[in-house]
Amino acid sequence: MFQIVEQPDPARMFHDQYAFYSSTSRNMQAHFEQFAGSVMNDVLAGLLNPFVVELGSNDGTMLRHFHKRGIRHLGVEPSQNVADVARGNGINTISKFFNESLAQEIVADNGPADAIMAANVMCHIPDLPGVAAGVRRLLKPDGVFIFEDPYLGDMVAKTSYDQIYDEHVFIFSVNSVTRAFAMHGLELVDAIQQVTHGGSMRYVLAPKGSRAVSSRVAEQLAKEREQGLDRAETYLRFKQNCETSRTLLVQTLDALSNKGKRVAGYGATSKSTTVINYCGITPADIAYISDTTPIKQHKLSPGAHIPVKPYSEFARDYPDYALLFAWNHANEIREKETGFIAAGGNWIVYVPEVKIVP
Ligand code: JHZ
Repeated sequence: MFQIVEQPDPARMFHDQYAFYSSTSRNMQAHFEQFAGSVMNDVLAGLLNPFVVELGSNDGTMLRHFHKRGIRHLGVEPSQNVADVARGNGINTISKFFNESLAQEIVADNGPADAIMAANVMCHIPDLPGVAAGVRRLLKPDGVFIFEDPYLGDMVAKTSYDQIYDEHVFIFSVNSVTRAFAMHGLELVDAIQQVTHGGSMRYVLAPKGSRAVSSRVAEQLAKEREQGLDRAETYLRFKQNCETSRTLLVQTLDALSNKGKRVAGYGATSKSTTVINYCGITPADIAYISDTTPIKQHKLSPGAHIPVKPYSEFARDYPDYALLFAWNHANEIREKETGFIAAGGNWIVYVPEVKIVP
């Protein structure tokens, strides 16, 4: 299991000022529509009055598709402000942390769930055994638990060390998920790679013996052994790759600064906090970070105190270079930013390697 050692109290991270809204990326909205569609077609089809639960349902970006179809649903979202957006759109949401006792309450009120979903949530919860026990309690004997998170194999292969930050307690692999959930009677029956968030894995779990196990599980486990995810030397090499990436990024920013170029950050992502602090980037290197999320604007980046400004600032007066902190949304952003390129702007990217691209 790849996990952070110092784990902040969840109540200090998920509260009424939570800064990330799932709906901020158009591609992610489309991804969650497909996710919801696959649950409806592959799991719920033919069931009488099914019931689905989403853990960490944020602003309801996924659940609204179930709501639209009149499917019984419940979101569990401890961050009040994002949950309020979902509730405002008619999506049933409770603002509590999920555990076994909440699972019991949900069953008492609604009956057990046919499907439990979580996207970019399971890796945020330090009490993995508590959540696994809750899932087991809430799920019907023939139900499925489907979750996806950034994938360890991608992080190691791409040196995307910025996936490591306070909220990401775990970076899962097929191997670690298989073992962690087996202790709670849940079997990994499928593992499907996703392109989202720079490379993710969707895990499908079911009560042991209730469903056929896809051949993909064994294939992914074999790939992980080949990649050396179960060997310490892989992580020593990962550490060296992180250090090389840092050196190259710092050199790139120094060279641009020496030439008097104006550089701005693009996307005040959680990931950027790791990059900025690990590389020692300061407001002298990056004048500001542009972000479309109102709650982030007019604040300072954690640690380095780089101002976060509304996107209008970026569009009003393009910088010479933009450091793409939201690199996982590169396709969507590059499609949108033709004006920046036409004005002579260039992107600085650092995953999978540091380079400047027009
Ligand atoms: P994005 C967050 O991580 C936090 P972050 C969390 N821990 C997690 O796991 C993932 O999400 C799922 C902005 N933006 O998706 C919006 C623009 O300004 O990379 C966001 O602030 N313009 C729950 O923060 C940020 O960038 C744009 O065109 O690393 C993107 O954040 C687009 C597309 C985004 O996740």
